Amino acid sequence: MKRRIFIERSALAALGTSMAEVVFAARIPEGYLPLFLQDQDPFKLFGKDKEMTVLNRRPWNIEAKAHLLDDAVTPSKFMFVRNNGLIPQELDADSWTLTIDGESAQQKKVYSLDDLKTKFKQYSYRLTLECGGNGRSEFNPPAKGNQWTVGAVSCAEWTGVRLRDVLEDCGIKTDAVYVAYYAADLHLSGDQNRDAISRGVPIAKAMQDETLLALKMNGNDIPKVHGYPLRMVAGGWPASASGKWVERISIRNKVHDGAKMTGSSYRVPCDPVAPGAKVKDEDMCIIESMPVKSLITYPRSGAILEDRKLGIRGHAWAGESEVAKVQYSIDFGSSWQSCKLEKPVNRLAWQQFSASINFPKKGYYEVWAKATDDKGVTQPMVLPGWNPKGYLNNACHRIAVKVT
Ligand SMILES: Nc1nc2c(c(=O)[nH]1)N[C@H]1C(S)=C(S)[C@@H](COP(=O)(O)O)O[C@H]1N2
Ligand SMILES: [Mo]
Repeated sequence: MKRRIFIERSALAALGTSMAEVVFAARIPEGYLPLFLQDQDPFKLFGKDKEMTVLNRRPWNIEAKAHLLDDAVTPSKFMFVRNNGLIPQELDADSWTLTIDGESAQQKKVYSLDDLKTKFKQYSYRLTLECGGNGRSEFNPPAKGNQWTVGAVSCAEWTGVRLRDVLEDCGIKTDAVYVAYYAADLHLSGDQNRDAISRGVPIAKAMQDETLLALKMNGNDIPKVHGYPLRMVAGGWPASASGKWVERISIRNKVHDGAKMTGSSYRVPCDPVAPGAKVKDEDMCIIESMPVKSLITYPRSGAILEDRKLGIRGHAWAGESEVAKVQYSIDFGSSWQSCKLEKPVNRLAWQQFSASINFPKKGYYEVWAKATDDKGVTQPMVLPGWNPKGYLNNACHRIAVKVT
């Protein structure tokens, strides 16, 4: 049996086919994965660690587990993957161009990647990117979409030019409102005329020092799946604002209306609603800065300890704000102790926390962590405001340990 599958699979691999060759691509039922794609090993394909969790294969969506995110700078192998469409097949950096246009651009300009590298100063920042849907799996009634648990967050070091410098090189009209990206990935339907996603940020966010057009990630070429050869990176905001495979940036004179900007995409009710409520599109507001949150990355949940002493560590982040304190509890939130908290290496980078716990006796414990930002806003202990698409779950992270 096994052998037969193997033979069939290698026969499929021998087809060497790609989505572009699927004649009736537009007729593939939603959620159906063509046989030639069922064969792909995502871990090899994207250089991901075997412990990563594949949530969806078409489009590819892969998340980390908390303990895999222990590094201050997330290596590519532990970085979550969130795709709305199909990864572009041809990515040629030499012929790649970036067009800047839009109603509020004083002129349209086209840059090669070489232009970006040679005409503008390069900057590096560590930037926290969290999917707006991270934590979705906990909402009830459940929300459709990838059932992210805790691992759709990363903080890599991005290097490139400031988006602002490029926009200013073209000239920004005074009526500019939004800066939108258009990218090279293909809509799931295979329709060339539809964007998989085209989002952006208000002009003020686009003009921040840390908002980049990145050419490198962690000192190397950006991995294909993460946006090679050019990516917009807007840290601290839902990562959907950070367009991968960017070909065009439009300076808009109105709030951008591209794919996944409108309706209920990346939006939450402007005012809280009861769980399960139906919310009209006009009552949904675009998510901007992400809320305060933290993640315990060591030890992994389920650890069995031989010692009553335990060092814990993790990261905390707070969108546009800085994290001011992180606390932990070992008694289900009855009492809280403070953790040691590092300053961010730069704005919009997650911050490391650590603490040394002394458990009073043998037995089962939960360690809960809770961060507070510099405006005094704290993570909720229970699920925050239910919303139709299951965004912005920043409830405190918990791990289970047993002292033996
Ligand atoms: N072109 C393009 N950019 C994109 C996406 C996409 O599907 N296509 N997904 C967005 C979403 S929803 C998220 S959460 C992040 C994920 O980035 P990553 O896959 O590099 O972790 O990319 C964003 N940028
Ligand atoms: Mo996302």
